[in-house]
Amino acid sequence: MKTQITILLLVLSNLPLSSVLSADATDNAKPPNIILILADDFGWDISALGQTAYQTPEMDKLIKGGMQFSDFHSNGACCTPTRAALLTGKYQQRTGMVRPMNAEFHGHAGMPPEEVTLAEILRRVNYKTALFGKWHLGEVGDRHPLGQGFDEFKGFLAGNIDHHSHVNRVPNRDWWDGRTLKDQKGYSTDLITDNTLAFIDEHHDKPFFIFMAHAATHGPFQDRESPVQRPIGLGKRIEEDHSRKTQEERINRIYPNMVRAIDEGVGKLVETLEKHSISDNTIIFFMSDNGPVLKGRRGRTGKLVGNKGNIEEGGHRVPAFVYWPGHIKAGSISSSTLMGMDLMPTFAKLAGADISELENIDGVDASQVFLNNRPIAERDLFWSHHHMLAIRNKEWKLLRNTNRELKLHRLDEFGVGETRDLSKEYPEEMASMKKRLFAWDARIQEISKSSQVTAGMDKKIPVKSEWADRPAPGK
Ligand SMILES: [Ca+2]
Repeated sequence: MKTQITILLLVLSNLPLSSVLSADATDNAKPPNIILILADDFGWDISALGQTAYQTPEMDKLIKGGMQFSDFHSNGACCTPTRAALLTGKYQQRTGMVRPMNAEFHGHAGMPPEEVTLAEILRRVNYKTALFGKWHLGEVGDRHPLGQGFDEFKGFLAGNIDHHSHVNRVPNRDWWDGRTLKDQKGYSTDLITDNTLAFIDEHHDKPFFIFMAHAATHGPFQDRESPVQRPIGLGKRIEEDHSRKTQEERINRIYPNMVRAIDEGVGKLVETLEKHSISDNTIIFFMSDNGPVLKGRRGRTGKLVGNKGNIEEGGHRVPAFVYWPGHIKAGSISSSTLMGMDLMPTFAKLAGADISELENIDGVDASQVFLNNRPIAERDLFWSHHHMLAIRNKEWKLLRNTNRELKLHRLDEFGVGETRDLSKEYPEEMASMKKRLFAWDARIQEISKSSQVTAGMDKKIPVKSEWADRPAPGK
């Protein structure tokens, strides 16, 4: 009946068939599969997005065949906060996950099981759910991925691992199948891709959600050929070599190879979806979890100021695109200001899942941005990291930087403009944004204080290396 009404309206309104069908796609069609690819500390390193030193042909194809976001932001300036917001649809401060979990002393902590994740939401509407790769939101009890809505988990729990030995910084072995420590031999990026492909081969006939969370391009900086940096069985942590020679090698060879491995995985992913004829019913969304480390040395930030760990644009304005053939217009660009926390309500909507009973969802449903490139309603967006604070509304951004100075910036469409402070020239804008920023901060700090206690993030309890009492190999 609904389709008939739609077609009638269509005839009356003279709208092109495709626009109405896509706008209505969520009502009648089989729910789309969702694959969320989260790269780690990944810069603006895609050749279709302006990187010219090497090519990323597979991601380029998806950008040309889908929608690119020119103003997309991670919630956090580092790993854990971004992931908490992405999965819950809330500002991370509500979940207690305001700073990176440290493998060396946060083993007891994690995002509280009471938080409702995107995986839990999608499982309620019969999606099969899987996480392949990095979690970084807790490991004990139901803070573990299997306690947060994922049917399957293969990957690691800490913030980073050696890409070959899969040893974390404690150091401990950190590659799991569910709750069982079970190593898979291989390079992390390839394993994450292969596990994803195997899952699709098995579950292609039912709706699925895959959170494909790469370890790359986070350090240690290793490509497929690099030697192991954290050998199995070594009881002490190994610091990375930061000599000039290794830095040059990183820029010229290793980092590009890490990016290429992700890109090749994207190519295999599309091939597998096409093999099962589910490409046009599968949404692939790609983003980075924060800006790259050390501007100019590894990842690329172009003309953006800042990098990972701060909240200038280079810290959180990240490359992002979505690909869904037949539903999202090929070659489109959205300039809507979107944030990681918007993906939970967006995917819930596209999957036909009702989240109206959930409280304090800060993200908004951006499905109409995806489907029809409709702009998002005007809103204030906020970032906080340590004592840095920022508010953004349209082109305006007020930032309290690392030196606790307040700077008002007017950004161009590419996020450039943070070198000039306009607070003296625009005193009214400055006063209004300052008021809104500090009102939000006061409110969220109050919430954050108690939520960090619930998450256990207020305590540091040393985690013992499983090899601490043993002599290092070869000794
Ligand atoms: Ca990261």
